[in-house]
Amino acid sequence: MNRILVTGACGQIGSELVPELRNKYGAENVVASGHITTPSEDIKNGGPYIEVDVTNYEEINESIKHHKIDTVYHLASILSALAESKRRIAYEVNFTGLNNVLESGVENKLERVMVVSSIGAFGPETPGANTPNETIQKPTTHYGISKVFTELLGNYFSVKLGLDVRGVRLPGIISWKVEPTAGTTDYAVEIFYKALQNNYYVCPLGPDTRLPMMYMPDAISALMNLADAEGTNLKHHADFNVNAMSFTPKELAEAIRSRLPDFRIEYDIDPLRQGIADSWPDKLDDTVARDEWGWSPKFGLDELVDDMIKNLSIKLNQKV
Ligand code: AKB
Repeated sequence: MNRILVTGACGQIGSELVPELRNKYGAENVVASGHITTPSEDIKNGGPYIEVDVTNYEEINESIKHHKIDTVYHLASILSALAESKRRIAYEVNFTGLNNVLESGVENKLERVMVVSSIGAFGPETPGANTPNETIQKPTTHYGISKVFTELLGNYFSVKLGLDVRGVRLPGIISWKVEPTAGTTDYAVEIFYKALQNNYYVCPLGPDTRLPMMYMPDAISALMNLADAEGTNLKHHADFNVNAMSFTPKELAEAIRSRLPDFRIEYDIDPLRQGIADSWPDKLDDTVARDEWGWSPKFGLDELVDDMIKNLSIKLNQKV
């Protein structure tokens, strides 16, 4: 891995992955790319930044050639809640965009392509309590179908075409630098902003909706450690369960209230997001990832809440 391209670099994960990759491989060797979202100063000025529309094969292919890329982290994606109403653009980004990156990967003989699947790749028929790596999937969302496509197409390109495609099924990601948009798990970030700014949050999911979640540093480690894993140890390719913690809005609110005693939460359920959340598992069994490449998360709920409040209160200039 000498020359890396990150698609979707301006999003929630890209904004934190790019600086980590630049630290590790040298700023000049990590090309951040975005399309619609405005890049932060850090992404734009901390190393090469280019505009790339992943739905356009020529654009992505020319960028890979021109910058002599050998590894792509393909993060560009339309998340679950938005994909339900913006199906056409979601299809272009989540299906065509992925196919373009993989086809260009073959054409340019890339060393590795990292892709991102999600708990969204599961559905209401999936056993939800400790979801095995191999199980019924059958998602009922447009986004979830695109994530099953990501896994299966990634596995196909690995096995049939010799392109080294690797990926994890990420849960809801919590972070303080860039807010997520358009997802179902976004409440778990928004709640911290509202707790610090207003002491009050109206949650779009019901109090007992349990979902798998992960703090951003663990998500970055999951992607970078899988990318670095010895290929001969991997039996899976683009479909590793990774788990860190699971909680409900009520449990998260209690953890925040124990640090910010005036915090109050109310619930005004958004049927779209609630329906999606209800179709997703509570917790994933990540034994396969632990066994094949040593996956192990560092952050639990208490560490996450402490770190979020510490960093966000500085960012928002709020005294706690
Ligand atoms: C979403 O809510 O859409 C994402 C995800 C779990 O994939 N955060």
